Amino acid sequence: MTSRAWPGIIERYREFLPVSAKTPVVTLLEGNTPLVPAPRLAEATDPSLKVYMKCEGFNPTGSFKDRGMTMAISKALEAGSRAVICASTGNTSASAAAFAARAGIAAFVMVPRGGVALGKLSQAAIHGARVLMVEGSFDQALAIVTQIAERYPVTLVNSINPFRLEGQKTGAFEIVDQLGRAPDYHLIPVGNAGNITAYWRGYKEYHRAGHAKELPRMVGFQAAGAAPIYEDRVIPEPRTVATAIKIGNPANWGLAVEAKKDSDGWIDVVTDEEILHAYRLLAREEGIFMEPASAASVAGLIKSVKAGRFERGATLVLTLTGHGLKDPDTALESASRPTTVPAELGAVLAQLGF
Ligand code: AN7
Repeated sequence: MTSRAWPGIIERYREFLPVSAKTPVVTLLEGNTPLVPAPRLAEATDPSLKVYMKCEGFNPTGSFKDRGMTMAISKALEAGSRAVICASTGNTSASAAAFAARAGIAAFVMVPRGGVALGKLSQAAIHGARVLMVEGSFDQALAIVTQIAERYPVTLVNSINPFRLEGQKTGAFEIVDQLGRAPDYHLIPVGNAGNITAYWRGYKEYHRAGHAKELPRMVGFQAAGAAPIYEDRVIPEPRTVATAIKIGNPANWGLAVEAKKDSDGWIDVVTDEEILHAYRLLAREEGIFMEPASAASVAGLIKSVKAGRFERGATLVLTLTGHGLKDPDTALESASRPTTVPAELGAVLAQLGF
């Protein structure tokens, strides 16, 4: 009897992945995330649209990075590596730390000081990674860890590592499996530009294998203060409330531009104000709590609908990349604060307006 339990993305999509019977699979049973309909987002923008959210925050460490990390860590172990290293705006480091712990190897992570959400930092720490806070940007940290991985016996697990994108492309496979087709448009936040590249690859491979008749147009959104691809120049000091995508010189820049061109899509910017508005809308109207970077997809939906970019009745999937609990500070700053009351019925009733 075959088990019906979800086996993780490597076992589920083995035929599409560069693994063999010898690869030691390190998994936290990542993937199989829900594709949730978003009727309120459609109502608030264009009710004729069919909008779905791929909720990647529901992965084991709370972000899409787990899809790439199960591959990167399994392949590192297969190659005999005993340590991994990455630079991160937070989610990659949380995922690397968890999968390295699972594999029983060391993790070294470098994050920009003051630029990482609290939840992500706490994850890297509790999983036992050696965490260095660099007095500089993510881009500077990435340059440093890349040099270290070239010279020392430690495997780089940023998305320059080709196995990361191989794992992440399974997000597209799942969407086709869940929807029964590829969407007309796929909306996604863009930081280091790995995920947009991976999804496009996934859609193309599934299409070629006959699982989908359609190919979506890939639509990426960068934060307005951190938009190197949109502006076509390196941003030396990127700024945005969405710290996950506060990146000025993306590693997969060229590949993301290719994905956009091949798919006849586009890459646009959304302001911090638009991101925070979308962040609250998503939480209050759809009951889905994702981090600010993920809300860039929703902000992008609103902006693109206003600009008349989608035809009536189109099917859209938005990747919501990371869980809202990653960044509790921004949540509290973006909502009304709790009110302190005495432990008396009258005082409570007065506050509630009964
Ligand atoms: C929630 O963790 O780059 O364009 O170091 O955490 O594939 O980089 C995170 C990126 C979007 C952008 N949403 O994806 C890191 C890191 C969330 C993220 C992105 C990230 P890419």
